[in-house]
Amino acid sequence: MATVVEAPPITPPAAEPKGGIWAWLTSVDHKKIGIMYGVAAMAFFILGGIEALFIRAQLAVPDGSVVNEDVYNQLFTMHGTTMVFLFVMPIAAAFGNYFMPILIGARDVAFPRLNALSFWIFLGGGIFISSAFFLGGLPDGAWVGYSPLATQNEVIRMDFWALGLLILGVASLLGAVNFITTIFTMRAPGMTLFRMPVFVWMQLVVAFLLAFSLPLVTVGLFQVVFDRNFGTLFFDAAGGGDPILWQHLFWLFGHPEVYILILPAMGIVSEVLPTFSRKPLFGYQFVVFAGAAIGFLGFGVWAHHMFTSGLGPVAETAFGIMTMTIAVPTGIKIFNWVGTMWGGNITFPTPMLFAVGFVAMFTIGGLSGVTHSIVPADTQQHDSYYVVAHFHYVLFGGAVFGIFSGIYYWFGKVFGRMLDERIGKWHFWLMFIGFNLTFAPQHILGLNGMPRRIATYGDGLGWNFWNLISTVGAFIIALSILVFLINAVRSYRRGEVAGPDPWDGRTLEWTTSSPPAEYNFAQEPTVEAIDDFWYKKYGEDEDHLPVRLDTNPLDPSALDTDEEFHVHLPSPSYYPILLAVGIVTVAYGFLWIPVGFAVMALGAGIMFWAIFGWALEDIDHPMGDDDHGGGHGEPAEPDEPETAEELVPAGAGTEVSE
Ligand code: HEM
Ligand SMILES: [Cu+2]
Repeated sequence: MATVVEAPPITPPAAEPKGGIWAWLTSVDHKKIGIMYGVAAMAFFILGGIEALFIRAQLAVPDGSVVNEDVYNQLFTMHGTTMVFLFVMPIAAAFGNYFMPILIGARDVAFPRLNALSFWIFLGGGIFISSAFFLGGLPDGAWVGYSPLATQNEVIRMDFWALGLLILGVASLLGAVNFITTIFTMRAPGMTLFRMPVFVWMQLVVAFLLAFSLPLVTVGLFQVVFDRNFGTLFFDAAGGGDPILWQHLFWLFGHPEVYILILPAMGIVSEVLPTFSRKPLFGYQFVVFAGAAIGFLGFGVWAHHMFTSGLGPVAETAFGIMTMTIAVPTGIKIFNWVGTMWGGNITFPTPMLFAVGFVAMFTIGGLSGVTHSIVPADTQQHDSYYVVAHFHYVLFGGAVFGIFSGIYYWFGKVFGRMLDERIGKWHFWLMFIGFNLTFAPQHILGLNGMPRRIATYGDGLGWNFWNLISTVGAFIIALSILVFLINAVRSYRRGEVAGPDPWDGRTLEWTTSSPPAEYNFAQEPTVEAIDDFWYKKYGEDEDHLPVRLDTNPLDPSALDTDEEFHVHLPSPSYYPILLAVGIVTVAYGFLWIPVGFAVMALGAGIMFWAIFGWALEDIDHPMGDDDHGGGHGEPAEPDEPETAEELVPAGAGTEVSE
């Protein structure tokens, strides 16, 4: 029995996903690409989590023997590499791809095929690195790839790491170019820069951080590949090279990288907190400028990772001061988030729990970060579990809590059904308790002298109790992830129908159906304010409290039906995935040169075919077939509603039915 949902009638019926696997393989729709990034990133999160569980199982007791040293080195190297490059970065791209165009009132990104290419290259790069498991062993030189360990060990493992990061870098750089172009050129009428949601601003800052930091590590990675394969001596001290040079190149990228990881979560939280405080974001401009300042200053602190590399007191002091400076814009954000909740009419559904959890846990991580900026103190803390605790409070307590806040906030919009709130609360509290049990004790272990990256430790060092607690905590985190997966699968199938605006939201995505139609908006929205949708629903009484207006901003009559309804949507194409396959094939061939030259030639051939096919692709007859979508002459066009009524068949509720 279909349930008719009282959805605002202006939103066109949701597009039924067309076609099967081929539709996804050739899709250039930012929403489909967003979903694919999300699913792939979650798969890698589980992989990185399993690696973390093995690490914690090994360290649960002294003289652990779950794995040997060689396997342990592979575990933490891949855990770090996977979590950073294959989970947090791509899931930020998932949210960005799905919501950035909708939040600025656009129908897609500027370069849809390039967008698809970014995704397939990312996935290819992730599979390439992970496949090392079956081809000689996983990378084992730590996620930072310090020389000489990374450049002088004979086994092939760190070639997978260096080439894999080079491939992933291409995906991120193409994505950054796409986002910068889209945000500056495709905003809806009236969507001025300072009316853009903070989520979009943070995606923009991240895109610039990627554009400026990736080239630095890319140069270094090529030098690693050359040192490993062609006998150059860039990082070989005995050969006149300098291993410290690698550290500079890596952290010149690596520190901006940590902001590339956290700013998207900050953007998500800046959308969630106002929605559930029923108040606008406190100090919108300050939050935006603080984000940009963090991005900018983030390029001036890299050597705080090298306070024990012998840089000398002058450099260390300078980088110490710069690092303290960056705490200022970070603090501004935290106070503005608290200011947003202050005096608000707050409710705590799961997305809000994770958002508040983010603010609290990230603040703890930020404070231990400030202790690292004090050079003499950091000399004690460096390479100890105090550092491991610090970056997990900012990367897990920060980024991961922010990510789950976004997942619970937007799941209904993307899939049409809401995640279950009761299970969601179980997820949150298990994760919150598990997380603090895992990483809070690591501060103590570190200050008690426990170094990181050791596979075992002896009895009688005073590290037994807290290591056991930390391991119990890690398994509680794993349980919370299992609870989340059950919630996601169950809700995707038979969760509560979302409708267009389940949270009484403030921004443009809540004006579309859930999920949105292929073309996002029946008619390009016109924006008149920050939180435009909110102010079209609510006025303010004399006490500045919101008063629901009796005009329904989603009323079909608001739609100018005289306007010619022609939406040009980008056509599917298989050249992006083909080009990605070519690039990864070349990389595999390179691993086994000279025998691999044939495979490299094959890869180059596929790339050649894809590039010319793409360049010569006839957008009227994409993929060479002539009955695609709109038939002859016109690129694919969705079914064209003629009148407002047609736009919203009476059964508006046909979005998703029980
Ligand atoms: C799921 C729960 C997690 C647990 C239990 C966990 C546990 C650990 C432990 C114990 C280490 C230190 C290994 C050592 O030094 O020997 C470690 C390293 C690391 N973790 Fe996690 N972690 C988790 C999630 C994450 C997340 C979400 C991120 C990032 C977003 C992350 C990033 C890293 C990085 C970059 C390293 C350093 C790896 C290296 O030294 O090369 N971890 N993790
Ligand atoms: Cu740093």
